[in-house]
Amino acid sequence: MNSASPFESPAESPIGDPMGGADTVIPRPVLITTAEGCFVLRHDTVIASDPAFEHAVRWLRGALGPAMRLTLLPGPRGPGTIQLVRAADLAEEAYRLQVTSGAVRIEAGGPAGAFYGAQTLRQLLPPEAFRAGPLGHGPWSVPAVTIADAPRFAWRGVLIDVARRFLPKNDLLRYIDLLAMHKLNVLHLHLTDDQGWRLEIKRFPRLTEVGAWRRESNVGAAVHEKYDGRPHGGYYTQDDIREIVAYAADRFITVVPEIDMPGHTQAAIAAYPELGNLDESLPVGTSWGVIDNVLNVEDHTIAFFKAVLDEVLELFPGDYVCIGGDEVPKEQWRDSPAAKERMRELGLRDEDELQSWFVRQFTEYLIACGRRPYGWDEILEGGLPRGTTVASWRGTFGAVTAARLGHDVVTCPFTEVYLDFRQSGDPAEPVPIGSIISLESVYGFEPVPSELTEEESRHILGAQANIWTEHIDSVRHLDYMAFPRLAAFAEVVWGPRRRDFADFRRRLRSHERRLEALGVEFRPESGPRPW
Ligand code: TNX
Repeated sequence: MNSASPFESPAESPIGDPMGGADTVIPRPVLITTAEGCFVLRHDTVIASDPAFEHAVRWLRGALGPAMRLTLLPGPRGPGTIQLVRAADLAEEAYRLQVTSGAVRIEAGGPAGAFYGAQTLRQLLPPEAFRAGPLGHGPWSVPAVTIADAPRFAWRGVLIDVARRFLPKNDLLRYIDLLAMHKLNVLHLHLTDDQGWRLEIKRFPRLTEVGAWRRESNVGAAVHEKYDGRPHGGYYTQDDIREIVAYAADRFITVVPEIDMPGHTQAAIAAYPELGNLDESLPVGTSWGVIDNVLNVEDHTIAFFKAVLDEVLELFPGDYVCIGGDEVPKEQWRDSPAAKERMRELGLRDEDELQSWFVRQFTEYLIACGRRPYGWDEILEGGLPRGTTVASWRGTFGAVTAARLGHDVVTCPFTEVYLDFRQSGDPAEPVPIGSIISLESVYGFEPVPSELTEEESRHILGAQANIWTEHIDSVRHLDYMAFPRLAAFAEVVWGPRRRDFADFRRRLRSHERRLEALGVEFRPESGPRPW
């Protein structure tokens, strides 16, 4: 900060801009009009709020209070206050934000809208405000502005693969805050896979006693090939999950759990060999890719996973539960007398129909439990019960097929929004996996496939960016892969269809300062950052 001038008490010169400014918000608000002047936020500024918007108020107090030394106590509405007001003409997630020299006024349709208004307000402050502290005493200046804002899509999601690489609880909570900052509202947690089972299930303790830990193997293989050669493990207890779910809910984020079946299950089979097709015990998977070891189709296996889902449903109150369904090699079923018997009994022609039958056991179970099943686009093969939502990852084919059949869809094509893929062709990028998905191409992603009619496209709930972690071995690396592409993605799912990348880049300069202040180790636009 500048040294204090003898003529001007520092307490009287509001601290504003340096690299912030009214029109630097990400995701960009739908309508934004800047004006002259500013609101001065003082240490004793009060908040007058509709009682229904207590979440937003609590969050503002927590985010700004300690670092900026603001008390933000409740007080009567009047000049010089921050006001949160309900507006009957606005949708649940919509808000208007008006900053004048006299007041900050957030009008919102519901608690989520008020929360998003509060998030935008924070971004109007100088990027410094994103530090945990210590910051100056203020007063702080908020530039005058009029904003009207609402999301384009209801599903603004991110998948984090905590199965391949366990993300400790506190790191996950930090990510939830980062998602909230970008007005994202779904966290899809990929909790189980061949290489790890990360969710405590009381009825089957070996799932985490055995399935959460993998040993080193193939030591010596190059890190960017099939194996990483390192032991690894960790899992969330049920108390951890309750905390994560509540923390997310406080920030209007729904956690969608995924129990991937019947493929991507070697960790479960390692814990309970009777779930598999072979008469041998298997280790928790140590190689990446699609693995032949899938679940068997016997009654006890179906019952086992229904019992797993019972505990999942207790922990995750959201509507959607993902049952995976992706990448299921059928070789072991072809060789299995039990699978052949099942097919005979049900009159199924091939193993694809068997997979469809398997998936249906769980989609129907979830529907009977009052939930909405969600799965990767392979679950379309063989037909799906109504009320099932499809995650379309293999191009747009799944999205188009599902929408035409009347299923809701979340689009996440691997060619566009897989944030585990590298960000440029520069050899200095960390572990160069996948094709190049640049910031600009993420920004250009359109969630609604062009083949769909307007009527059909109502089934596109939104999109999600998927962060698989086979090759992301630390939180630093996760930050690097996620940001700033997730900021671009947030604008795709929040903002209007027509977007301007040059304008996004301009605002990104301020946003990078915000991320820096938060300690996010994003990839700079200028090129790879060596660690
Ligand atoms: C495909 S997308 C997978 C994941 C991998 C990912 C790597 C999907 C449903 N399955 O198991 O982690 O590719 O990019």
